[in-house]
Amino acid sequence: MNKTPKGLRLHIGIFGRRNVGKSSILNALLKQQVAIVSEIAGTTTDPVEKVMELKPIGPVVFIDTAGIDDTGSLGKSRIAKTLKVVDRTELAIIVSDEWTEYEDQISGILEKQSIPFVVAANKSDLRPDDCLEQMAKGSGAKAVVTASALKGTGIDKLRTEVCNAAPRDPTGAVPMISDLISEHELVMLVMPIDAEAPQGRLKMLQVNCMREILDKNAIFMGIKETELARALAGLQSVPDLIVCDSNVLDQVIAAIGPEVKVTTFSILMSRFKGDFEELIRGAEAIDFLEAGDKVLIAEACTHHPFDDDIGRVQIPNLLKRESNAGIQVEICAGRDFPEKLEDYKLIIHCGACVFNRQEMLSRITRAKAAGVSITNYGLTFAHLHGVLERTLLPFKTKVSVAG
Ligand SMILES: Nc1nc2c(ncn2[C@@H]2O[C@H](COP(=O)(O)OP(=O)(O)OP(=O)(O)O)[C@@H](O)[C@H]2O)c(=O)[nH]1
Ligand code: SF4
Ligand SMILES: [Mg+2]
Repeated sequence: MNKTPKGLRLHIGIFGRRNVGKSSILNALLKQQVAIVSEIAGTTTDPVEKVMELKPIGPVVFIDTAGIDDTGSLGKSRIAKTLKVVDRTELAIIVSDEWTEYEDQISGILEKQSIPFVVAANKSDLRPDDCLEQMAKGSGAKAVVTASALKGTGIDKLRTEVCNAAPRDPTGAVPMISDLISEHELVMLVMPIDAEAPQGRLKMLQVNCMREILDKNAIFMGIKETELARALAGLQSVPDLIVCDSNVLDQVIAAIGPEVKVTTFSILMSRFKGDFEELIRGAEAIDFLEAGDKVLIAEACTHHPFDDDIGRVQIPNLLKRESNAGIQVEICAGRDFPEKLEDYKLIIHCGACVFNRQEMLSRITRAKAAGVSITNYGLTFAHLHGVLERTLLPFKTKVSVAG
């Protein structure tokens, strides 16, 4: 199960003041010494992630964080990093040994974002009364558990309450492809093995698609674009759906009739990880770019750029050619997403395969709040090639899309 990618695991954030025992609670829950514990306040400086199988929830990733009451300029940046973890948190544990304004602050932030949380009232071996538990009960917590990470008490109960509080359907998860096809239908997957293809394996999103197709009792045929004509000619009827990489979309569309449903892996990702309708609107905003407008290309990972990199080379070139030569393109990668989004007219995001849905939705919410349009690579490609409407047809009954 450790093979489950982080982006598909439930993200459980652990928050609290310095020295309250956050790392100790994580170690106790995991029954392993994964996080450094010490009596010096401020021991955990950067978020620490640990994946595990938490029964009965399944694959999760715990994120231990720096204290939210840190001080000084370095402390400020550590608090900022901790608050960024909230963006990808789907379930939280607040560890506390005394209810203070900081617990009010973090519980308020979680409540505002509808993130369920459990309070671990830690260091019970040192506390003379249940004052903390009483105050924590009024915080909106799903449960308050008296615990001592040092003595190992209350840890099983905490694990149970964390499982009980887990959202059944984290952030409105949607399938990747299974709702677009019916039993026994044939899906053709066109997967170029080019510089962007991982060495010796398929991309995780391609594998996910295959698994959903099998679960649906449907059929897939996986080919490279070079085999397209031969594969189509060998079929008795056209495939019920074709899914391809964005960079061969033109080629696929040229080889099939107008009746064949086609979309791209990246467009499937925009629905799987994000707010589909908002991202479609974002693609249409490309038409309104003017000279001087700034466009942000956002990559969720920090992969080494390829010669013909889709985000760094192909999309900027396409944008400048098709839209407006005077636009300025900036690139950000990994978790370095700019604080000030107002400077941009449009954000074009990658498929975000390494993010969970919550983190992508947080970015979309921030863009919306800043009045900035946001879309993704696949929708941009399709729009700039004049086939956006066509590639959205497979979803026609699922969302209200333009056209
Ligand atoms: N008595 C007692 N001490 C505890 C308990 N849990 C943790 N501690 C101690 O409290 C100190 C801080 O523990 P950590 O787990 O490092 O706390 P933290 O919240 O991760 O701290 P920072 O990373 O500095 O923010 C250590 O000396 C622990 O041994 C507990 O239940 N009882
Ligand atoms: S995170 Fe984004 S840029 Fe990185 S591999 Fe996944 S889709 Fe591509
Ligand atoms: Mg710590």
